[in-house]
Amino acid sequence: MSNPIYVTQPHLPPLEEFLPMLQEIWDSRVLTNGGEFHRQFERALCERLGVQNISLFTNGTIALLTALQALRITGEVITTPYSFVATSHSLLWNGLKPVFVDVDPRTLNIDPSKIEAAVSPQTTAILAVHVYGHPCDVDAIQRIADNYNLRVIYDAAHAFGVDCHCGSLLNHGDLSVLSFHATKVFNTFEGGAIVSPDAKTKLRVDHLKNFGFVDETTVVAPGINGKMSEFNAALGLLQLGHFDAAVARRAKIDALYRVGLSNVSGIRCLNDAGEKRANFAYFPILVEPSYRKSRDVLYDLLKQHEIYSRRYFYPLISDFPMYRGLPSAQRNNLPVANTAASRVLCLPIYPALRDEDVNRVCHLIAKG
Ligand code: T4K
Repeated sequence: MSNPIYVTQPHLPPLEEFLPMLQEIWDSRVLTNGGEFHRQFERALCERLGVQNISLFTNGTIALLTALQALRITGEVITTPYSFVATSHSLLWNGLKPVFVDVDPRTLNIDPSKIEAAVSPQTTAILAVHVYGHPCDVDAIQRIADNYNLRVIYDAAHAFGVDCHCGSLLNHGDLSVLSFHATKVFNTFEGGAIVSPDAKTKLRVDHLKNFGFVDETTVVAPGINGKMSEFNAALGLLQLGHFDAAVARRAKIDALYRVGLSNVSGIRCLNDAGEKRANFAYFPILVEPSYRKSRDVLYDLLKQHEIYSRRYFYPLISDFPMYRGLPSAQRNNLPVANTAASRVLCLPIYPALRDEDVNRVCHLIAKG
């Protein structure tokens, strides 16, 4: 029997490379509140990601909550139902009303052509997600935001290292939010970040993640504790050096799947964005009605073989109890998202996955 295969497995650097960094933390006794590793990791990330200002966080969810606070978002926020639930939860935690808009069938990102109809006098922002690391139509979204004077926040939890037509994808919108969770393409065990367009905005974000303190005795906002520790920052710094190799291996796996599944009728591989742009964070397939089994039956079949694929994102956020009463959550408002939620399966993809594992997954899917 082969080992169980999960949808992902965290990529880790060799432990011996981390030990000297841990020793430094032990020796310095600086564990958090913006130590040397924190400073170094911020600088290194800016360089690697091609952005000017980055603020490190304990996780992506606290970063999302803080991003909304930083821009003083109020009222209604247009967002996608096709994401991890943290996206919309960040709105509810800020007392904001999510207004769901359907997604584009090609990318499964929010469909810009449907946004305008959802704008009301209470709308102040758009919270979009680069799902699976595939870029949103950032130009179309920005045009709408400019027309209606809305702020744009990108949940870029899946989009670490992704470039678009004009450099880093993270430079679009008013703020972008990253996650460095263990399951992500780049991880610091737990972690996250906000990318700000200018130093002034970064300063506000930095104050907000430190309880609102600007100095020892002055508090300027009702902030939170969102600070990344030295442990996570040191790990991140080390992980950066291994990121390119990890993505290269992911790209090979992605290519293997595409070949292995190319002749399977009823299975469509999503997001063929090409090697230049993607980070190969996920491998979503669409199980079409012409496949001989339903998505859920295929999910169970793989599970019987100890292959734990995931139905990201099922159920849709709009179907969870705290959202389903909203007028915009009704299924007839979100036909594409509902179809996707019932048909998408994310197959295992991570650097340590072996070619023979990928071939086995393809074989099982082809056999049905
Ligand atoms: N926005 C978006 C669009 C997001 O996708 C997320 C997080 C966020 C915001 C929030 O960012 P964070 O606050 O998390 O930084 C996972 C993650 O917990 C979550 O971070 C992620 N999205 C979401 C898409 O997936 P689960 O419930 O699927 O994780 P779990 O524990 O079932 O892990 C999946 C598989 O990964 C396991 O079967 C085995 C493997 N695994 C997992 C962990 C945690 C390991 O091998 N080692 C590990 O330590 O939510």
